Amino acid sequence: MLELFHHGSSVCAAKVRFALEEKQLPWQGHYLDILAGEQFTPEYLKINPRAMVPTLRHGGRIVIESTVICEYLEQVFPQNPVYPADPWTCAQARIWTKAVDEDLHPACSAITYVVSHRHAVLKNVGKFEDFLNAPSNESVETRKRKWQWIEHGLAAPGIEDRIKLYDRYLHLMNSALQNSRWLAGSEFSIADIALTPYVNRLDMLSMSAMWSEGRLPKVEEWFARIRARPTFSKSLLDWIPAPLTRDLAENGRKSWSEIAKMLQIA
Ligand SMILES: N[C@@H](CCC(=O)N[C@@H](CS)C(=O)NCC(=O)O)C(=O)O
Repeated sequence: MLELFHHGSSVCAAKVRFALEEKQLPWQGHYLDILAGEQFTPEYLKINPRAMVPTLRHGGRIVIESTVICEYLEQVFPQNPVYPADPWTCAQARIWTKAVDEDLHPACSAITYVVSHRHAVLKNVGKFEDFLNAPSNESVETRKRKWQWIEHGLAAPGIEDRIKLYDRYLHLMNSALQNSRWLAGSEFSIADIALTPYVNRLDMLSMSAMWSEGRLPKVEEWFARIRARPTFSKSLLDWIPAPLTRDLAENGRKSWSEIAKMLQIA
């Protein structure tokens, strides 16, 4: 039995759900509301001391880290492969998953916070001391930086760089897709699975103008192909609570003109 501890708003969990569905592996979910702090219960900390989702439990054994979980699934269940068989093509796919883990994920946290989550934190937590003292898996330094995101939104230090980094990755995707239908060659692969939650997050934040209307046509076509897959909705959209979907869309819409200015999108 494959069990996944996950949450609707988590891009990393969405990546693993997408891989599970593409590999047609049956799984059982344990839904943790990470926005309500359910990742900090003593029971969950025993299986994932980092207090993060996703976590996979397979036959009583634990695997953490979304990319590592996908690699594990591929090795244990080689049917319906999502990693390219050709070693060089597989290396290209892994460059994408590495970029997601190292660059895009931190950029995604930042944009999601400054555009949307900050409003909920300001309403529910209110002040820095309470934010700092709330259960967290982050260092004091990281908490302080996050509080700047919460307090100052798009004007917080370093935010513009992170948004530009996100945009750079969309451009890199557009270049890669000039020569092939999918990110790592002619076959759909883990590279597409890994990038999808991050493009979808921008879409949910009402920011598809970052690639649409001719700006990055290959990304637009790619995302349309991704959305047409029968696995897309049930992995990416159906798990997201309706109020969160609404907050992301509305808050994103309000921030768009400022982001468009940063990216010089007319
Ligand atoms: N590198 C980890 C990152 C996991 C991660 O950042 N998870 C977020 C959701 S996408 C989380 O659980 N956050 C909970 C929190 O910040 O308290 C992975 O790829 O699994």
